[in-house]
Amino acid sequence: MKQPMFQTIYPYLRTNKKFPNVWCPGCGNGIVLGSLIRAIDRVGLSKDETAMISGIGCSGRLPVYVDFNTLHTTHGRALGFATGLKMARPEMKVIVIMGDGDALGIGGNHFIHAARRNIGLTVIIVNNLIYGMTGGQYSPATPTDSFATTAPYGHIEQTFDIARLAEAAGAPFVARSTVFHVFELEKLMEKALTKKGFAVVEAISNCHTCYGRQNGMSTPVSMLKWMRENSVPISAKDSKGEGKITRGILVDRDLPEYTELYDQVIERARAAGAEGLR
Ligand SMILES: Cc1ncc(C[n+]2csc(CCOP(=O)(O)OP(=O)(O)O)c2C)c(N)n1
Ligand code: SF4
Repeated sequence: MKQPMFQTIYPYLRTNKKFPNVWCPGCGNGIVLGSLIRAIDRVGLSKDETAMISGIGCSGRLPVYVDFNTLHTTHGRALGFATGLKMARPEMKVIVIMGDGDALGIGGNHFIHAARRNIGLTVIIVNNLIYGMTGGQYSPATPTDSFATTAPYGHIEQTFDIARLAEAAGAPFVARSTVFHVFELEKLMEKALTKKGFAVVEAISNCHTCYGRQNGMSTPVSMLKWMRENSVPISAKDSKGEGKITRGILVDRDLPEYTELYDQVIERARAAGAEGLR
């Protein structure tokens, strides 16, 4: 018999230490966390072999609440810490959680180069379209023409398409869904967890407090409806997806993974050293 959702999630939470959480009621971060835990549970990863790393932001609090090996690091630098850990312990499953500002603003350079290297990390970008924790400044993912505390008369910049950026930088797996499409989201996370290399899942999430309130969607429900109405599965893109967010697996290809290539470099260096000693 299938377990009720909370029975799956509960054993993974640091209930005795870190709760209640800091999130606004109805924040999408809780849905992302639930999806991720269920995906990890289905893949069957043990707590000891799993590490979760984040920067700073509301989404950056995710690892704080779960009982894995966790690092809550500095804003924009989660991928730097994660790269170090993966190089030292390549056998570990290293999951990186970043906000859109964290991943693409201050951390944008780390993001493109980690994707280019194709280092084996599972990367979850919680794209709530705004800087949530600091009060609603626009991020590189904020839609053009929307409103933010730093764009009270309308946002004039173009928006990064996170998935296309990840693909162009070299990521072998890129997927996207929303916190409205919760079961789809966790299936994509499950796939990303089993993919070798730099596997990115963009989870479009609701910050009704900072983004929604400034853009006519001040409740979680109104933002979830917006996600339902403004996204289409990748398969429907041509017929009814004009101008909408595409969901599903957007890139899936096999490329050499960095820590495996690095092992080969170590072997070559050892062989050259042994040759030199003869
Ligand atoms: C080096 C540095 N610069 C700026 C900040 C302030 N700061 C904290 S969180 C944040 C933005 C958070 O937005 P995002 O990464 O999108 O995550 P969210 O809170 O929306 O989940 C900023 C600018 C900081 N903590 N450290
Ligand atoms: S400010 Fe936004 S992202 Fe942060 S907890 Fe509240 S709803 Fe969530």
